[in-house]
Amino acid sequence: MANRTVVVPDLGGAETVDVIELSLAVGDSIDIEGSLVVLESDKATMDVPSPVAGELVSYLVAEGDSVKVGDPIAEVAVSTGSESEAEPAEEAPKEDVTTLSTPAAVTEAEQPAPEVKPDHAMPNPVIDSAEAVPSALDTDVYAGPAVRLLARELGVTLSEIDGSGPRGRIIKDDVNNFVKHRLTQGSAGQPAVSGAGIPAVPAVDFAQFGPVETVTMTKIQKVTAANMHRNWLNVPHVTQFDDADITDLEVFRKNLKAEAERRGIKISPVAFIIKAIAIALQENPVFNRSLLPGGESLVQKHYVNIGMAVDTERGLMVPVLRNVDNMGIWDIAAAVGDFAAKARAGKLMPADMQGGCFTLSSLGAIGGNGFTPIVNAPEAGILGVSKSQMKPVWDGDEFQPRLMLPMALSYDHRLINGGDAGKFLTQIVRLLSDIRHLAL
Ligand code: CAO
Repeated sequence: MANRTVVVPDLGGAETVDVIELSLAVGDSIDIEGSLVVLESDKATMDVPSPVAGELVSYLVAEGDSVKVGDPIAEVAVSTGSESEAEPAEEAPKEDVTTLSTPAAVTEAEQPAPEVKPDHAMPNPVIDSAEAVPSALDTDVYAGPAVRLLARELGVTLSEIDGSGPRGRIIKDDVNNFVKHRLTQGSAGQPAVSGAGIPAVPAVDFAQFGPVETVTMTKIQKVTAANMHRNWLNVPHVTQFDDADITDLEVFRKNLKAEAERRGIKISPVAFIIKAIAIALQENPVFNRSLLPGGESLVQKHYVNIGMAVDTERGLMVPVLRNVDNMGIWDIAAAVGDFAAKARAGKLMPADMQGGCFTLSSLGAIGGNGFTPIVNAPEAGILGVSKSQMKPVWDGDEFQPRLMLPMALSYDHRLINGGDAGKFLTQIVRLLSDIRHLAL
C-alpha cells in the first residue's frame, strides 16, 4: 500500500480556515469521500472527504490549527485498486455549490509534513471562576501559545480583547495595550467605559443566583455577534413598516401545490418575496448601493444578489442567491430550499455567502407581528418579514377578511432617505398584493 498525502482543497474563497475536528483515529479505515477533517471558516464549516480509500496513517494537523489551500492534512495508506479514483491536485474540483462537501486534493507521499506553527490556537483546559486565569471562553479565541502564556502571566482574559492581527488574531501588543488601558483607568478591572466611550456591561457572577454552566460560543455565533455589533454601531438605522395583502398570492401558491410536488420543490411565500425585492431593487437602484470606506463615494451595483437569513443550530447563516433578476419563482424556490438545507447541514461554502446586495430575514414560519432587522453592512437595506395574519381590512364600504403580511424595512440613512424607502417598500407591497406584476 502506497501512502498518499491529502491536502486542503479549494476553499471556495476562504484564505485560511481552522481545523475544528479530526474525524478519525489513526489506523481507522476510510472510504472514498469519507470525512477526514472538518474545517471552519468565519462563516461555514466543511468536511474534507478523502479522495482515496485506505487507512489513516497519521494526521498532519491538529484541532485548532489554521490551514490554507494546499496544506497537507493527513497521510492515507491507499488500498489496492483505490489509486485510480484519486485525482491529482491540479484537477481537484473547484467549489460547487450543488455538492455538500469539498473533495480533497491529493499529492505524492513525499510532500513534507507541515511545520508546527507557533501561532495556532491551542485549546486550553477549561478553568472556571478563578482570578488571574483565562476564562472558559479563552479556549476558543484566536491567539498563539506565546500570547496565551503572556495573558496568563498578566491575568488577562483573552476573550475580552479585540485582536489586531490578521483575521483578528490577538497579538502580544493587544495584550499589553489592554493591560495599559486597564491600569490607566485604575478601577480594578471594572472599566467605566469600553471602546469608543460605550459604557461596559458589568460582569455578574450568575452562579450566586442559581446553577449555571459556561458554554463556549461557536465561531459562527462569535462572528455574527461581532458583525451585528459593528453594524449596529456604524449604520444609522431607520425602520419603516407596512403590511402586504397576500390573500391572492396565497390562493395562487396553494394552487401550485400539485406542480410543486411534481417538481420536487417546496414553494413558500419567501420565493415571491425575494422576487418582489429583486424587482424593487432594479427599479429603486438607490437600495443597490454601498458606501465606500471614507464615506466620500458609493458603489452602484448593476447586479441583483439577495441574501437570505437562515436560522441554524450553529447560528445565523446568510447564503446569497445570485442574479435573482434572471430567476423565475420556481428557480428561486428551489434555491431557497437548497441553501436552507445546506446552511442547516453546515455545508455552505464561504463563496455561497458573499456578494449580497440586500438581505431578507423571514421569521414568517416562526411567528411574531414584527421586528426591526439590523442592516447587513455594507448593504444598504434589509427586509424583515413576520407571520401573515387574517385581518379585517376596510375596502371603503365594509371590512373584508384579508391575509396581511407584516414587513419591516431597515436601511442605512446615510445612503437612503425616507422618501426612497417609502417608494421601495410600497412597491414591494404592491407586487405582493397583486402578483400579476411579479410576472411582468
Ligand atoms: N407567514 C405565514 N406563514 C409563512 C410565512 C409567513 N410570512 N413564511 C413562510 N410561511 C410558512 C410557509 O407557507 C410554509 O408552510 P406550508 O408548508 O404550510 O406552506 C412554512 O412556513 C415554511 O417554513 P420554512 O421555514 O420551512 O420555509 P420558508 O421558505 O418560509 O423559509 C427560511 C426559509 C430559510 C427563510 C427559514 O426557514 C428561516 O430560517 N427563517 C429564519 C430567518 C432568521 O433567523 N431571521 C432572523 C435573522 S436576525 O437574527
